[in-house]
Amino acid sequence: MIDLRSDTVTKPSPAMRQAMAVADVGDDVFGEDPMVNKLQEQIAALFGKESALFVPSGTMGNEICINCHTRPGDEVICETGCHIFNYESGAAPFLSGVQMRPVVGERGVMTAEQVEQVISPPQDHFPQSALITVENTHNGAGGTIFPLDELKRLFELAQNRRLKLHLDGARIWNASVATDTPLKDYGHHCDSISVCFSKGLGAPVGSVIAGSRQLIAEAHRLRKIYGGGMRQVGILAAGALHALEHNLNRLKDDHNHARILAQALSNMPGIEIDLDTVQTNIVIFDIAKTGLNVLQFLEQLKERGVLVVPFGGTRIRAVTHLDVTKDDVETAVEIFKDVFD
Ligand code: TLP
Repeated sequence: MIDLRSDTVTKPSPAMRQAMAVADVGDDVFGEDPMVNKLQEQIAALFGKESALFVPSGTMGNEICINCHTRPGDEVICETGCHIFNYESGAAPFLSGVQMRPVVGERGVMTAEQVEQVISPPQDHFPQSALITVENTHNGAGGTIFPLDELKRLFELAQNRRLKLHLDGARIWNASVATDTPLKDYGHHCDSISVCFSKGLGAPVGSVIAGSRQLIAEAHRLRKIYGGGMRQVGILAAGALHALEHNLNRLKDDHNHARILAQALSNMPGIEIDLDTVQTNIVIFDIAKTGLNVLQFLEQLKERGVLVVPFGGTRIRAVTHLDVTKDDVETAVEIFKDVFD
């Protein structure tokens, strides 16, 4: 089966499993897990932040940061298609009592001018704007890259208006590799960042949040409240460390594979795809004009050995990752052609 549903589906390689099997561990709730400590230090250094914290998932990372930066009743400004607003089961209002204020960006990118317009005045009638969130790469827009210059402008705006900026960097690795941008450049232009090892980097579990020492101390308390304090979790951190060392630069392959797939899809009758959105490892296309029903289409693909996911209405998402080879992509293209004929 060629599984293009997500880059979350990768399985740890034998070498990664070996690194995990021999990992030295300790009780991380006591802060005594050497692998977790090493990973946290490494991520803090990579992003130029004072401190970092291992968390079980990207969702928990984002939600802890939102809670750290806000008070109940505050408003969080985000891009309308972002993961925090759409795919975290309403966690931000549920867990932090905040209201989301979505801004419609272009291909996932909202500008500082757009955000400035929705920052509320300091009056009691209005929910107080406390936080801006940015997603890079932007999943819902098709893995698009949030330009560093715009991030800088947004961070400057946030600082001038006394708001915080959180970066959902679940796929920041893809953005960094695609644009040759040092990870520190992202870290320097946000108050907190959440990064995932269980996506393009191919580790089975785990995310890390990074920020100031004070933020991470508060995040540590919240992680316990959310049930994310884990014990001999160095087994997982070892997988993440292995992923960082071995799987970062190869993300270029995934980007090339996504391009091959997108290009081929754009030549198939009835398929609508904005090739400008295919900047990293995600391909989103619309099958409305093929006349095919989405569920039947997914079933026909599955019968022939390809898995993808529905992504709202008649849109479909395919994601390339380290368990998908160039040959797999070429086979998938033939299968798509077969189904659309
Ligand atoms: N994304 C998943 C699904 O939840 C949609 C996927 O298959 O792409 N931020 C971004 C930008 C994400 O894409 C995701 C996961 C998360 C956060 C949450 O990470 P996890 O799944 O570890 O909670």
